[in-house]
Amino acid sequence: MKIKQIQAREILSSGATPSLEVKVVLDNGAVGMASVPFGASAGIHEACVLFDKDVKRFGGAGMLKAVADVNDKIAPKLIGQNPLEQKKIDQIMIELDGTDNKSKLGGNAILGVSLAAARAAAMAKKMPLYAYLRECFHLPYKKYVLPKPMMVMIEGGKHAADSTDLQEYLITPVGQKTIKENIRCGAEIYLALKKVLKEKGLNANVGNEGAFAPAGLKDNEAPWQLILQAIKNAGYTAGKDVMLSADPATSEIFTNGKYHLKKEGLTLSSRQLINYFKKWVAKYPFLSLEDPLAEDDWESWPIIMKELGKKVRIVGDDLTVTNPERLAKAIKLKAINAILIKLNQIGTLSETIQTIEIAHQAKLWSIVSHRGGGETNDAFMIDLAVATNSEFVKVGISRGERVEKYNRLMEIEDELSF
Ligand code: 2PG
Ligand code: MG
Repeated sequence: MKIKQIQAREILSSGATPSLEVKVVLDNGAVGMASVPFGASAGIHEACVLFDKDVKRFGGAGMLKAVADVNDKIAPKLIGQNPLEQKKIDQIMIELDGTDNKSKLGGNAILGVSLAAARAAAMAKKMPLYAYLRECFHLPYKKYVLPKPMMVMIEGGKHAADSTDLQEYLITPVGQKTIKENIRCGAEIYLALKKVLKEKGLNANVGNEGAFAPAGLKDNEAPWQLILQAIKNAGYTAGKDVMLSADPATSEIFTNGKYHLKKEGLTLSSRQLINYFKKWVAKYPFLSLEDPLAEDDWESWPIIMKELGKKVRIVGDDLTVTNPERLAKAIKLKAINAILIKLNQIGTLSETIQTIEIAHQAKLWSIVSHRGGGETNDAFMIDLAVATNSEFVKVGISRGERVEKYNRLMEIEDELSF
């Protein structure tokens, strides 16, 4: 089996600016397609998303340079390679790029090829992608334990205008027997929340990730009351059927060594912000807190872990950026007990799986996540989560590019139960 052709093109992402789609064709006729997402609140340590910066096209957000990198620089090096050798394929691209953050060729260009190659190989082997990934990376799992949904209900920060300072208010339906029923539970709560918002005279427009983004909330805690009301109205019990999760994405509110909650007129030190979240955890049934501290506030993370890590999962996202080295540091410092996983944060499939495996060996949860800025309809992240027995997938519950992911997860559940 050999790679015969690699071709990239510019497509539109969920944010109406471009992303990249890559097609890999094998000599036996198998074809793999993949497209890559990128974030709105990306961490500074993520792999580079190469934008054209030509302001005459999409305000500078075009991706023709990354497209050209795939077609003119990466393709010639990979044509003739065995698509089953995923690690080698990724390594060739890493070396060709030669930078720490994939800024020469673009993490978007590299990831597109990496994922499309894996899809082509799975296609050639006539295997579902998740099963192929498990085999290809010799993953140590025997059974499949499907990831549970973590759903954004209310969003603010960089994902919406005029909503909360903090980015995501999520629910994790865990009480039902099947994934489908947990997804149904979450969707019903989402619809109940829409009614709650309307009754309170708040708007029910949605933000980047399909969650509601009401203006006029009194503070950053108000969404929890609305969500708890919706859980009740939908006939479920918080703390039993459904838990709460937050992604305050605090790197976005961190300047000059302080955290700024504009809505409340608060400027907080790390210690004060930890206390702020401790109050939430004492009051509400939380499962996890993601990025409760900023991406380089390393000394404060072990403190929050010590004080809350037994009660909730402390999740690294901007802190760890799916990077095996940053994860190793976080484990050593006892900074987290769960990690968010985003393929495009590190930029190859092999490194992403390496990071997940390091996490699981250290007994951390992995939560595979969508992106808030430019998502696409590609559901690769779901097959990745299934292959690696990740504990959760974080995805919004409305908008086409989000529900595509849940639909794929439900399809896999059906497939595995037959
Ligand atoms: C996050 C993500 C996804 P973005 O912070 O977890 O929800 O947001 O993709 O904008 O970085
Ligand atoms: Mg996050």
